Amino acid sequence: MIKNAIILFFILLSISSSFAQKSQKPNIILIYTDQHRYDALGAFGNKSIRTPTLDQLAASGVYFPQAFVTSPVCTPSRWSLHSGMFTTSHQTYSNHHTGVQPPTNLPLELKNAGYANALIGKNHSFLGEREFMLMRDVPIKDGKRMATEAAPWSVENDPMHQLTNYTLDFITDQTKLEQPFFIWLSYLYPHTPYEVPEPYFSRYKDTKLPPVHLEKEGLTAANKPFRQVFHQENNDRLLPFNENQVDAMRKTYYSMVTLVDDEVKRIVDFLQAHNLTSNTIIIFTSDHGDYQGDHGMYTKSPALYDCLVRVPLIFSWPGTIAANVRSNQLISQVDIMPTLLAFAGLPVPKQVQGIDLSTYLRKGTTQKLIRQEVYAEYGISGEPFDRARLEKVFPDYKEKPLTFAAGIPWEANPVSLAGRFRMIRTHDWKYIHNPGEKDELYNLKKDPYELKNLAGLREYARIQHRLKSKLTTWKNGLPAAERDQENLVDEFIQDFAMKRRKSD
Ligand SMILES: [Ca+2]
Repeated sequence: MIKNAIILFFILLSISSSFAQKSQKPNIILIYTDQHRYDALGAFGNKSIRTPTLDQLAASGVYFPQAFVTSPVCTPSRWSLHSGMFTTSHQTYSNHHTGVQPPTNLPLELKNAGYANALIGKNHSFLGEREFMLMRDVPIKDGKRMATEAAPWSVENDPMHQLTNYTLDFITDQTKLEQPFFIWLSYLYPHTPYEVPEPYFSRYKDTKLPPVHLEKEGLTAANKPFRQVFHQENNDRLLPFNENQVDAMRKTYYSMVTLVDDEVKRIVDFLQAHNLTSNTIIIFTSDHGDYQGDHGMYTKSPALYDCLVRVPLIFSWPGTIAANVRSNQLISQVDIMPTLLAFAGLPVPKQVQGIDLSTYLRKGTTQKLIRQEVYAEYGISGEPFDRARLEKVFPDYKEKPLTFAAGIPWEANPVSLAGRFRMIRTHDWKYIHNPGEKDELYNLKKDPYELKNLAGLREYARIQHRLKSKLTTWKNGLPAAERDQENLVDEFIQDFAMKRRKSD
């Protein structure tokens, strides 16, 4: 009898403490944009763009202007954020090559710990009903890739506005319950189609934008890898590059960012009005950047320039995370999963290759560099192309540009994607190892827009060697690195050729 009473006492104790733990866990809102480059943000120092809410969010917490994704396209990057692993290890090399399902991921860990999870917006990862109790997709509108006029719908009917509505409804429902919530609010903007309603469309009509950064003599003269030379030519055949078009595209892109900024304001205001600010972590980031005309190219792929792999990153949790910190630390998005799990009081799973930043974020200061360097990767394993191989495999490439859909520059063609390439970036230097192709080396202090490739020049041999050896050591230490020996290129060429014939 006494024994039973003691057991009952411990059962009751454990139930009450698990409730107490649950209610102490912070809510988490991961606000995500698609294709949002690091400098399209007022807080970065861009005086042309208007992002007052995001600037305020940055001031309310820790803002990292030097944050990097693991891959310059959607799926590999998103999967790295949620799994805490680099591309080599999760093996999702491109948007067209799906890898392995690691044992766990950020939303699943949170759900198992009692969180109510919602994915509101674009997925493009492997997450699904296992992870989320609510999934609301982006309401589809027929978009024009480069709209020359305002979108024919009101702000209230804009898909991003509707995603915010779904989010506010979900938070309202959750506040009636004991559970903490995790929301992945995944806006589609400023991704293509570049199209936005008024009053946003006209917002930048008379604004002078910062300059586009171009290799004046062309990519070949600048010693850039063939995959980039080809990609630019291929882009040009599909959508000829011209200054007026680029200016109009950039203004629409800025407008799309400003629209998202106003949507984030609705979230922040709602949390304040409902007294949820001190118990809710907001993270703002994106899955990769956008050329926006830099290097004479559109959208993304097949390179690892800062405009593609560097994104905004803000952590805000007033009262717990330090405020008003603009941190010059190099951060990788694989660091987000362990950091959020630590804030939720949860252990970090073994698969995670990132660093828990929670102690640093609480203090906002540290004597040392958290990371000496960051890494990114792209491409599928196999032989890269040169001009001779291109002419042999796709003899009609001039008359019939490589794309899945008519008239659209597309990141995933076999020539741009063939061969794995990897980046190591410190504060001052970037080196990209491109096996079977030209490497790249940039002096970021002197050449922040990466226009002059110094790889192979004798005066930089020592720094190139040092970075290459660090990059090789890092790569060889990653689980599944041996799969670089596979040839995925030939199969992709066949698959691509078949889809291309079908689209004719
Ligand atoms: Ca994307």
